[in-house]
Amino acid sequence: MSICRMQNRTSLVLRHYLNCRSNATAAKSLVAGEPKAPSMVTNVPGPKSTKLLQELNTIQMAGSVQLFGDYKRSLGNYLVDADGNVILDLFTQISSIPLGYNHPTLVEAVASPEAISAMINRPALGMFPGEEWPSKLKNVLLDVAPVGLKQVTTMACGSCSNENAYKGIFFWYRLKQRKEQGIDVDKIPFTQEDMDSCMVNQPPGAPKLALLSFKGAFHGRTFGALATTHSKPIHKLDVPSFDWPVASFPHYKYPLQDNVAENKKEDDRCLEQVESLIEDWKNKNMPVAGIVVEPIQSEGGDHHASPEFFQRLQHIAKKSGAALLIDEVQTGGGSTGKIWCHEHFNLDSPPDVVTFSKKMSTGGFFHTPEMRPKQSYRIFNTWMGDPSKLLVLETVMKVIKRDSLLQNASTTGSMTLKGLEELQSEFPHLLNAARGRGTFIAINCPTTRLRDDILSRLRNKGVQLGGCGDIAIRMRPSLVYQPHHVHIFLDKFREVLKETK
Ligand code: PSZ
Repeated sequence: MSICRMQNRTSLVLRHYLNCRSNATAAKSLVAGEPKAPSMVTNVPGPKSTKLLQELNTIQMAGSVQLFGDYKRSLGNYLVDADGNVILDLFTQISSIPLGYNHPTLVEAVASPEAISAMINRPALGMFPGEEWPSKLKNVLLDVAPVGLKQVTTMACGSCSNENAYKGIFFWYRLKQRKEQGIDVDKIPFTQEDMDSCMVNQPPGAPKLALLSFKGAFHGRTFGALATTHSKPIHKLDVPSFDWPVASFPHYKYPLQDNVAENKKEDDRCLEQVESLIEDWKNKNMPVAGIVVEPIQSEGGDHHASPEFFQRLQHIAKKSGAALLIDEVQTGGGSTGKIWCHEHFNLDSPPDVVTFSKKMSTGGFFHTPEMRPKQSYRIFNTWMGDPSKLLVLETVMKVIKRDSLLQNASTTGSMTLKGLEELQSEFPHLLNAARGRGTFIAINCPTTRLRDDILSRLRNKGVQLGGCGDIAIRMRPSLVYQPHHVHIFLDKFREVLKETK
């Protein structure tokens, strides 16, 4: 098909959405033409989703599938499923859809010849990037880079962003060690022994070095990333792993203002563990080269830690000569009210590495100049990201600015949290520990069974949320979640709680 015909087809889709826009009834909605409320025709999964699930199951283990989407018909905050149910989606594909479904400005942007070319001519970015690539990186990614981190490498997903960032930390650490040993690294970057031993996975070429991570953390499922993931056994069972230290992550008591001293003690306990594990691994001759941490521990149950915890963690990292990697795969992209959650922490200096994916459309990591490998071709794979995703991100960032969506996340988030605090005082036997930053919000149930039951009944009333950890309900709405959606959500939630025996 010629590009011209493709454009004609694309413009049909575009016209459909622009029509929706002019027919808009919910004038205040950030996504024109969005449904006014959920509407359910079946329980979820309905008959069509169930049939599709059976079909998919003959091809692969599809036991984790909850429903099948009709993504052509979904719009804004509303996911339409294969059975025609219109669901208020406050989980957004595990926190990864920044502007909801079929946002008109995005539909328009991907109809451009530039976007079509990016979609069908995917380069191997490490070797043959398009001529526009350096300026795209500068104008899109570096424009929103965390302060002080002006180097960036793109990748395809969150796990591989962490995986490659970890390698960068090890390269940096070994270089530092060689310099400390007085080796002229410009003359002899690696010895023959290094090169021979790395080929059979032995030291000194494959050195004994560790990364410290936290209990309950999630950093991905690929081999290296999985060694730092500790949220559920099912992720890790039967996979060989590294002997790396794992420290406790704070579990606070809520409400925060009534538990200041106790939560401070919790910070102390966890940070003392970090320090003593670093010492233990040093004594094992496997020094800790880096500390890997989520700004809000998400998969593990939405555990928050104070800015002071992160400031002190960074001091410990610096004192021990380890790099600090902040994994913003789930928290990055605006839902906390800032593009990067760690901006809330007032760190003394930038973290060494920040990884991203999900809402950022492309995966990748920002890092300090010191973290840049001294040789090319060390952080590399075929695609190294995807330029078409950077085009999506470019438009997402424009809409975030144009529609003040960071401010929207802060105000809509506070409203939601206030509503959840009211619900937990009304139903203290069902809910506790409401917490959040922006719309990155969670609340606990007394048991896993009750949590899962509430989630499923809420979905049958047309609101999709997620679970995390053993007992938490989490919200991960898109950035176009607004006050009128908050009311719908809280009303449905109250109905479900009232019906809970
Ligand atoms: O079950 C899973 O595999 C899930 S459920 C949610 C995620 C993964 N999140 C992915 C994630 C993350 O939340 C953080 C903080 N770091 C890394 C990752 C891995 O990203 P992906 O899934 O893109 O590889």
